[in-house]
Amino acid sequence: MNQPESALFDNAAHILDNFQIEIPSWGFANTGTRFGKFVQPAAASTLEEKFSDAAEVHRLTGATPTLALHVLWDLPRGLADVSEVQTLERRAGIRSGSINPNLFQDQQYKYGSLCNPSAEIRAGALQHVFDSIEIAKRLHARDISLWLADGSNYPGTQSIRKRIEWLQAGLNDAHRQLARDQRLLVEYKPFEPAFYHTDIADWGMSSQLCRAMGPQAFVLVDTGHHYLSQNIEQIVAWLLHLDLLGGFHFNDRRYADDDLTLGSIDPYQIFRIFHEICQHSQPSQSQNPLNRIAFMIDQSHNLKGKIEAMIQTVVTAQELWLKAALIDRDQLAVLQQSCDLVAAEELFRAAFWRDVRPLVAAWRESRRMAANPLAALQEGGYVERITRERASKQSAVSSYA
Ligand code: PSV
Ligand code: MN
Repeated sequence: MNQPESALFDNAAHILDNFQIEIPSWGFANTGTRFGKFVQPAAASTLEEKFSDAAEVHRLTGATPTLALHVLWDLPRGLADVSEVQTLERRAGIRSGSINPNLFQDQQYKYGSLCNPSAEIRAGALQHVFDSIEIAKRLHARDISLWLADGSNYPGTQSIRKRIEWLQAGLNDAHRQLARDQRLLVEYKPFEPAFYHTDIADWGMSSQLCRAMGPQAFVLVDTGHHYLSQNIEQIVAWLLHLDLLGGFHFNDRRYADDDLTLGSIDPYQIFRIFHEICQHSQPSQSQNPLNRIAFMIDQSHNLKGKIEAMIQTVVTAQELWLKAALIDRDQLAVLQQSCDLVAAEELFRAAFWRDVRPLVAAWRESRRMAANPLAALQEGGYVERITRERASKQSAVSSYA
């Protein structure tokens, strides 16, 4: 390597060493659509298997040390399951990541959870959030990641205003339960499962709820939770400006919340989002330690192999992050200031089109990983082994994610 090449490698290696993305436990389990479930022989059906699959992804990519947990799916007995999770963490060398309360699958949530007209059901939902916060404390997990399926399907059938008040009151109570180093991340979604109104439909509503709650509440952006053609990187820029960006659920989509592999439809969009973040994270900017942006994947694949899909996703995230991180932002700022539009756009586009795969492969080898994680997975025999071991256990029972 000559001097510039070795400086570029060192810079890239530093960027990749510091890039981490959380993977979801539900991405390894059997899931489906509302029309049917296609059971995969290698899918994980126990939390132990999910931790084991997560460890395999981390071993091959070096970027996924934490696993997001969904409380009722992964800790069906709540706090009573914490010690088992701690054992699995130690065994797999993977830490628990964000804790996701489940406020949507039980029958009482038919008309909502924290926004339900019944005070009793709202109280039960809030208790589940409190329990989730306690689980997170015991597991030393910083983030409680809240998504509500609340909403309504028919105009005039619910008081939108009352539901706002109930929601804010519940969230305020939840915020008061947080330890000083914990955060509540509030996810928004414009539709599904509700199809007339959802109670937290967009980033404005989520931001307002967080602002009113207090300094430990932040917005979670799920890239699949926007209307088509919405400019997500602009939302990200605004949330950064407001110091309200808590993290992401990354996935790709063609139509709605499709859970497609990151970058499989629109890699340029993820690059543009990453650019906004890289631009913001210059050392002079916000130093609030609670405001480290959590990168998480929220995908579950019904047709592709789950571990393969997760590796494809993480590798794509690493490549797109590196492309965005390597943008010459000083030069871009000069071109933006002088409104040299073509030169600015060409600089930006060139960064996107740059082939960073050789750099990422060299970084992997320098860190004792295989240059090609997907090929290494195929050659390593892990999927064959779990397919043999798990095939007989599979049933059609699954969660929807
Ligand atoms: C809802 O679509 C969502 O994005 C939320 O993050 C849930 O926690 C996740 O999917 C799994 O259902
Ligand atoms: Mn999500």
